[in-house]
Amino acid sequence: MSRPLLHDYFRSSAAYRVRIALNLKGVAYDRHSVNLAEGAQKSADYRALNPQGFVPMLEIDGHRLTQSLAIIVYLDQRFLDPPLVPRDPADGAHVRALAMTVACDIHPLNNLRVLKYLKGELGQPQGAIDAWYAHWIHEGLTALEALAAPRADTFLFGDTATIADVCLVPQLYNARRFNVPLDAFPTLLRADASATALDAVAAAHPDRQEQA
Ligand SMILES: N[C@@H](CCC(=O)N[C@@H](CS)C(=O)NCC(=O)O)C(=O)O
Repeated sequence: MSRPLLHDYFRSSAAYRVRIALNLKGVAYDRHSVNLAEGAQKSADYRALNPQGFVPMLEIDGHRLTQSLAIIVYLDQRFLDPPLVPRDPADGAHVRALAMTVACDIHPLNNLRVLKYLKGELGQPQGAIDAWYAHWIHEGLTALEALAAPRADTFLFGDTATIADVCLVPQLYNARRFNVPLDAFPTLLRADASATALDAVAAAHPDRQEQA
């Protein structure tokens, strides 16, 4: 297999998920930084590769994969160990639901293009945008805490990292960056601490990437 190429940006939390998954699977990869702050994701060259104009995008096995959850599931099926989605169908559905609570119900409301639209086209002041950001994180994490707690152990589900933790860690990184209080989420904080103690997860942190 030639080395996969990950198109990402150091601060992109969706790309951060994929870096964690690649590292947990022990897959070495090259990285191409798409500078979101400078709008490189909108360039014709990048859109020719990914018409959606988002990171992450992973070139692997002759494929060009988009959407972080689809990429992570591909990696999970392609590299079996360690499993990121439990093989039991009900457990797998539970863990995917936790991951989707973050990836489908929190993150899209707070991503860069949404915040830019609030500020630009809708003329909202920064205070309102910060309140928007914190509101959707707080509401989403409240639900995630309740969903996860009954079946959590050291991680969000059981005692190994799953796709749920892969999504949780970048979301809490975002929350901390914007000073969203997290004290009400003990299960999430415990899983985050367990995950970030793993070398594979720590190595995916934005501060450890080339920040182009
Ligand atoms: N659902 C997508 C979301 C990807 C996404 O929102 N990426 C952000 C960075 S975290 C992005 O590229 N934003 C560019 C923009 O908003 O212009 C996924 O999970 O991969």
